[in-house]
Amino acid sequence: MSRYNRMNTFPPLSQTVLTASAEHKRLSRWAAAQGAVLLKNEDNILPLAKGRTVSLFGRACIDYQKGGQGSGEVWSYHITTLFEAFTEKMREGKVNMLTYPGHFYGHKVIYEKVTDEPEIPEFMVNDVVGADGVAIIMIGRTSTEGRDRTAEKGDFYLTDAEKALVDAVCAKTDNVVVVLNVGGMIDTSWITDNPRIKGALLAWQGGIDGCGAIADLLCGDETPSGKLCDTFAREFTDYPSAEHFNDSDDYLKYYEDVYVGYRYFETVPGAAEKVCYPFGFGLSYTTFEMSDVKAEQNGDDITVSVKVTNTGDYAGREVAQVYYSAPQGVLGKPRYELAAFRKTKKLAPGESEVLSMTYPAEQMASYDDLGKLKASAYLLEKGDYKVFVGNSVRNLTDTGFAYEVKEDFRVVEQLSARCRPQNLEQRMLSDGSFEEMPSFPLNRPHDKQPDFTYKPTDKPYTLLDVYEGRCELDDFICQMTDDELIYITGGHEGKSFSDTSGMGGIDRLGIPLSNTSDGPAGVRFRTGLGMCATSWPCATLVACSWDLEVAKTVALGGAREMDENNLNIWLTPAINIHRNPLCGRNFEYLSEDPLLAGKIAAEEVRTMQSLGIACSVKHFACNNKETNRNKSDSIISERALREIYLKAFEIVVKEADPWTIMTSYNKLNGIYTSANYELITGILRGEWGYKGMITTDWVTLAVPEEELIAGNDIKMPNRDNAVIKAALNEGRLTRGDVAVCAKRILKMILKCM
Ligand code: BMA
Repeated sequence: MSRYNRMNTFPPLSQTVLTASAEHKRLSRWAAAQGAVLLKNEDNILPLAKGRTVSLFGRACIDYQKGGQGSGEVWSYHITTLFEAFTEKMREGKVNMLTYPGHFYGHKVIYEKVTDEPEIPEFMVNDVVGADGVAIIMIGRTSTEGRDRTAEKGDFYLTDAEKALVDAVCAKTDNVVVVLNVGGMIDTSWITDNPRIKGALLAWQGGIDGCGAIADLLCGDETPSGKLCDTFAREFTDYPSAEHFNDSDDYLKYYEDVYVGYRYFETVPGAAEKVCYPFGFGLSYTTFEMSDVKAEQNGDDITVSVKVTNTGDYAGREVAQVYYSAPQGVLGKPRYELAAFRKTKKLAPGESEVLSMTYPAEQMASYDDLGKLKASAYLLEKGDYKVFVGNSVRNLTDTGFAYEVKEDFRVVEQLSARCRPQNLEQRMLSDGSFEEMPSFPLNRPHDKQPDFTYKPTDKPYTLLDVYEGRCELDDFICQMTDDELIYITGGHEGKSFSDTSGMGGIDRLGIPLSNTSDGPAGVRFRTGLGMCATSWPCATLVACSWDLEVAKTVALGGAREMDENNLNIWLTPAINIHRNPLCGRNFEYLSEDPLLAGKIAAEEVRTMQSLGIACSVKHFACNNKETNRNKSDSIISERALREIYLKAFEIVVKEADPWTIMTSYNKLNGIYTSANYELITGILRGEWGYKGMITTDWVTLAVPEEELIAGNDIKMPNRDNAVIKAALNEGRLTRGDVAVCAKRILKMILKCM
C-alpha cells in the first residue's frame, strides 16, 4: 500500500528522478531504433560507410516531429534534431557532415507549417556531389486529435516545394537517402518509382531522441529491424475506405467490412498491384534465411517453428510472421490473416535462432452475423486452413500443414447478436463485390441491479478499512448516501501536475483521489507548468517493432514517470484500428491488424499494471475518424465489429485484464458507445468477462443516466450530479444502477492504493 499516503499530493522534487531523465532518453532512443522500417537500400547505400560525407536536406532536419498533437502530445525538454544527431556522429568520426545546411534551415523565417520547405541554393547540392557524399532528405508530417488529415499536397502527398527539393537533389546525384518523420501512412510512390533515391527509412515520430535513433540506424550503430504495421498503397484512393471517408460528418460507414488493410490488398482482385510496401515488410542491413519450417497441431493449438539464420554481414533481428489462409466457404474470408509473430534476438552473422509460435486453431474462426450457417456464432467452415510463415505478408513459405475441418462448419463459440447496424446498406465480399445488408432494431436493455440499501452510520468505515480487510466493499457502499454514490461516478479536479482530472475523493469515507494523465507517448503535464517528461516513440512505431520488449520498455518508462509524479491512471494504450490513412490520431494507434495491436497493447498493460499504475485502454470502440467525433456514428456490420474493431480490445481484456477501459466519443450503430449496453454489458462484460472499470472519454454527449445503465461507470472529467439525482428521483435510474458503477470505481481505486 505504498501509494495511499501520497495519492492526490504534489510530488517532492526529490521523488521525480526518472522523469525526463537521461536514462529514459536513452531508452526512448533505443526503442525508436527498433520500430523504424528500412523501405529501400539499393547498392547498399546504407549503412553509411565510416567517414562518408553527408549533407542534410529538408527543414525537418532542424524541426523534428517527435510525436503528434492533442492529448497525446508530451512536453519534453530539448528534442534532438537530425542536424544535432549527425553533428554528434561527426564528432565520433562516424561521418563527415557538411554542416551549413543546419544553419541554412535554422536561419530561415519562422516556419508556418511543418511542410514549409524553402528553396535550396544550388551549391548545397553541388558540394555534396563534389564530395561524393550522400544527400539525406527528411520529410516531416504531424497530425492531431480532433482533426483528420487530408489527401492533399502537404499531407498525404508531397507539396510542390518538397517535390522540388527532391528533384533538385536527385537531378545531381543518386546517392540519395530519404527519411520519413511521419505519424501515419503517406504517399511513397515517389520513393518506389525513383531509382535515384537509393535508400529510404520510415522513422515515424520517434520521441525525444528519435533523431539520435535515425543517426544510429543510418550510421550502422543500429541495424533496422522494424516491419510495417500498415499497408502503404500508391494512392489515397487505393484504400477501400477512401471513397466514403468524407461522405458525411455525421456518420462513417464501414462498407469494406473485414477487408481492411492487407485483408483487402492481398484478397480483392486488382488490389495487390496498388501496394508500394506491404504489411509486415521491412529490410535489414543483413539477410536472413528461414529454414527447418515445421507446423503441427497440438490438441486445439497450432505450433509453428522456424529456424532463422543471419546469412549476411551485419548483426540484426528478423521477425517471423505466421499467417493462415482460410477456405472461402460461405462467409468469405481474407486471403491471409496474421496468426502469430516472434522477433529474434540480435543475431550475429552466421548465428541462428529457432522461433516457436503457438496459437489456438479457434482463432481462425469467422463470425456469422447474418445466419448464413449459424447465426451469431464464430465458426470454422469446411476445408483446409493453410498455415504459412515468412517475414511479410508478401514473402511467405507454405508450412505444408493445413488444419482440416471435415464437417460443413464447426461452431467455435455461440454468442448473441449485438450492436447490429440499422442502416448499413451493403458490405464488401472477398471478391470485391458487395452484398446487401438488412436493417436491425436498436436495443437498450436495463438490468435490475442489487439495492445496496443505504445504512447510515455516524462512524463510517474508510476505504482503508476495506483495503486492510476490516470491512467488505458491499458493506462499505451501503454506508454511502445517494449523493456520495453519484459524486463518485464523476471525475474531480485533483492536486496533480497533469491536465486531466481524478477519480474518487470523498474525505468522509477516506476515499483518495486517483489522478489520471495522458497519453500513449508519455506523461502529459499541464501546459505552462514548465514540467517535462520523457516523450517516447509514437504508438505506430512501437507496433512496427513487432517486439514485446519494446512495448514493455516504453510502458515501464512511462509508468515509472507516472508513479513518481503521484499519478495513478495512465490514459493509454489507444488501440483503434488504422482503418484509413487520414484519421488524425493514427499516430497514437497501433496497426491495421487487430492481432498485432492487441498483443503489443496487452504487453504494455501488463507492464504498467505490474507497477500498480492503471491503464485506460481506449477508445472503445470504432473511433476511426476525428471529424465531428463527439457525434459521428460509426456504422458497421457485427462481423467487422467483432473480427476487426473489437478484436484488439478482446485480446487485451483476455490476456492482460486492464483495470480501466475508456469508451469513445462516437456512436456505434446509432447508440453512443458510452451508453451502449450491448457493447459494454453485453459484449465487454457479458461475453469477455471484463471485471474492470469503464470511463467515458472527456465530455461525452450521451444521456448521463443511460451511460450508468449501460455500465459505463464514471463520467470524465466531471458530471452534473443534479442530472443523476433527478433521474433517481424520477425513477429513471435506481440506487443500485449507481451503486454497481461506484463499486467498480472503488475496486479500481483500491488497486491503485
Ligand atoms: C479526450 C481523448 C482521450 C484523452 C482525454 C483526456 O479528448 O482524446 O484520448 O485521454 O481527452 O485528455
